[in-house]
Amino acid sequence: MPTMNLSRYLAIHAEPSLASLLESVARACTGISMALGQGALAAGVLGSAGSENIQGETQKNLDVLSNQMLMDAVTASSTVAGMASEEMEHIYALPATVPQAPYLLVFDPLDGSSNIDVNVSVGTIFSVLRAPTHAAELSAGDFLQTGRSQVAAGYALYGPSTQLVLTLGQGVQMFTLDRQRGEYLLTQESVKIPEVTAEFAINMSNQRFWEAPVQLYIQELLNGKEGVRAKNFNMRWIASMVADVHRILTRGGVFLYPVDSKIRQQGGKLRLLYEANPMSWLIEQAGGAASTGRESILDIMPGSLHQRIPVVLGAKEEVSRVIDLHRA
Ligand code: P6P
Repeated sequence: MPTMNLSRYLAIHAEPSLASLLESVARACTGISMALGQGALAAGVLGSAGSENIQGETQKNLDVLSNQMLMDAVTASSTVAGMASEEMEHIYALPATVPQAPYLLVFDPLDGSSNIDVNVSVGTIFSVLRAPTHAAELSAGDFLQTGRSQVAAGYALYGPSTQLVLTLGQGVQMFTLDRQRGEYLLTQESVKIPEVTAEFAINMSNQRFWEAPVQLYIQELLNGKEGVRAKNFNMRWIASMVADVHRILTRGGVFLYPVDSKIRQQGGKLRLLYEANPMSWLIEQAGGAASTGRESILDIMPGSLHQRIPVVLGAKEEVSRVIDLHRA
């Protein structure tokens, strides 16, 4: 039985406020995991909340519940000056009663929530940024930092087991929730994804809308052994980014959500601040690569809180191939 738990790991590797912040996120994720586990048995857990978020997406009851659980837990930690969430149009600035809290938290409280009603894995994605040192009132502009500015990033995956996957910039660690003891135990250290893979993840139903470089890349994979890649590829698409990324961190692969003609106006599907950036940092910390196809995701200076971008991340060899095709 692993002996290192999240609290001890953070006490060793994170400064006290960051450790306290991440422990509060973990506690909220445990609560979300328990609510998910109840499923239809808990009134008001499944189904829609009858509202839409800023993305124009129908909010599930659990979207709203998960968002509130994270807000409450992190507020109680007194470690953040403000928060931003996929589920909230505007930032939430904490009252200035606490001394200048050092961090900002951005998160997607329940990514892939359309999978909840069919009992498929979903997750929570989070990213920690430094709070501004200025005395002025916190604004959305204070959150617009590149992915390379992240202090910590991670996700909780609510699958057969609940796992917390985290990077502080010192590699990627995986923790598994011990439900009896109510704590996260370190179950994998220094995660590294294979540079070479034979598995890709993309929503093929969008194929006719993709730009030419993505069309070419995917066709190369589909051509298999008879094509230029001279090997067969397998495909997976869970439609839950956390689950697809976890598979890639665990056994390799490449994940693509490219821009296409249907969503060109909005710049892509996935959000930069609280989906692409944390996942891209995790992938790079595990030895992979993350790009829009044209530039490194972590170098992008966000223009708005809910900005969307194209995402290609995973095995270095595959991401490089996609980049080359965009340059051709
Ligand atoms: P599609 C979930 O809504 C999400 O944001 C990601 O978790 C997932 O990878 C993607 O969208 C799925 O999109 O178009 O396949 O439903």
